[in-house]
Amino acid sequence: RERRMRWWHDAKFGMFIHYGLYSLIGHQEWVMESEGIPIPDYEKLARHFMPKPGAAREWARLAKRAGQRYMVLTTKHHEGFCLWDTKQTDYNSAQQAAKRDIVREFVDAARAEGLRVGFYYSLMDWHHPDGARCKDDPAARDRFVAFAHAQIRELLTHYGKIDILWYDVDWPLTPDQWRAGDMNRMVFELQPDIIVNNRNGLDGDFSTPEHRVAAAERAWETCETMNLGWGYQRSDDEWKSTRRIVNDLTLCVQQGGNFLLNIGPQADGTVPQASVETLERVGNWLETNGAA
Ligand code: FUL
Repeated sequence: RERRMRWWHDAKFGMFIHYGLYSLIGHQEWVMESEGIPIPDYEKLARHFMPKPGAAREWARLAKRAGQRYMVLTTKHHEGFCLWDTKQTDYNSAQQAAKRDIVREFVDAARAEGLRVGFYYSLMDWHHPDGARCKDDPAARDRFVAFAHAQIRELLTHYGKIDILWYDVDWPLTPDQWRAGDMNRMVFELQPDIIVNNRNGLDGDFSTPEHRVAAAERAWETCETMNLGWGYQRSDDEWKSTRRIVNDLTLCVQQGGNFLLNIGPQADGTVPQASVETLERVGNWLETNGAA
C-alpha cells in the first residue's frame, strides 16, 4: 500500500469534477431527487447533453495552472447517466445525443497535462430499474450488483492506467450484498497500482471527510466545493475566497492529508468564471510560495 500511495501523498492537491445531466439544470447534482423529477422526464436531458469540444482539455489545463496534480471525474453520479461508452446501459454520453465518450476525453486530457487520473463512481443509482428495488428483491439485487461490478470492470479495462477509484454512496446495500471485497479484488487485479477510497463500505486506502479538515491516523483526503454545491448551481454565488481555499489546502497539507477541490462545470462544460479566477490565484500563490 505504501508504495501505491506514495505519488498521492506527494501530490496533495487534486481537482474534483462534478459533471452530468444535472449540470444542464443548474440546481446541483441532487436535483433529480430534491425536485422529484420522474425518470422519463429527467432522461430527456440526455438529448441536450452536448459538451463543447475540448471541455476536458480546459479542465485539465486549469488544474495544471492551479497546481493540482490529479483529477477525479464523476463517471456516473447518483442520477445514473454514464459519461463513457458502457455496454451495461445505453443511458450514456456515447450512445445518446452527444455521441462522445467523455471519460476517454477526460483521461486523454489529464495525461496530456501530466496529471494523474481518478474515476468517481456512484454505486447508488436513481435511474437503474433495480437501483432501489435491489434492497428487498434478491433477483433485482443480483442484477444490480452485477451491473455495478461490470461497469467498474469496464472503467478499469478500457482507459489504460487509472490512478484512483473514488466510490460514492453505497445505499441501499451492505458491503456483503455489494460483494465489496470481490469488487476491490477485481479492481486491484485490473489495476495493481490503483488506490481506492472508503465509500463502498470497506476501508479502502484512504478516508474522505467532506467539507471539513479532519486529520486521521490513516491516509485521508478532504473534498471541498468552491461555492455551496458540487454540481453546477446557477444561483449559487457563495464563492469561497482564495484566502479561504489556500488556508484549507495549507491545513490539509500541514496535517498530512490531501485536498480535493471541486469544480462544477456548466451545461457545455465551461468552468464558472469565479472558479477559474480562484484556481488561477491559488496556482499563483503556490508558485510564489515555492510549493508548486
Ligand atoms: C456525496 C454525494 O452525495 C454528493 O453529491 C457529492 O458527490 C459528494 C462528493 O459526495 O456523497
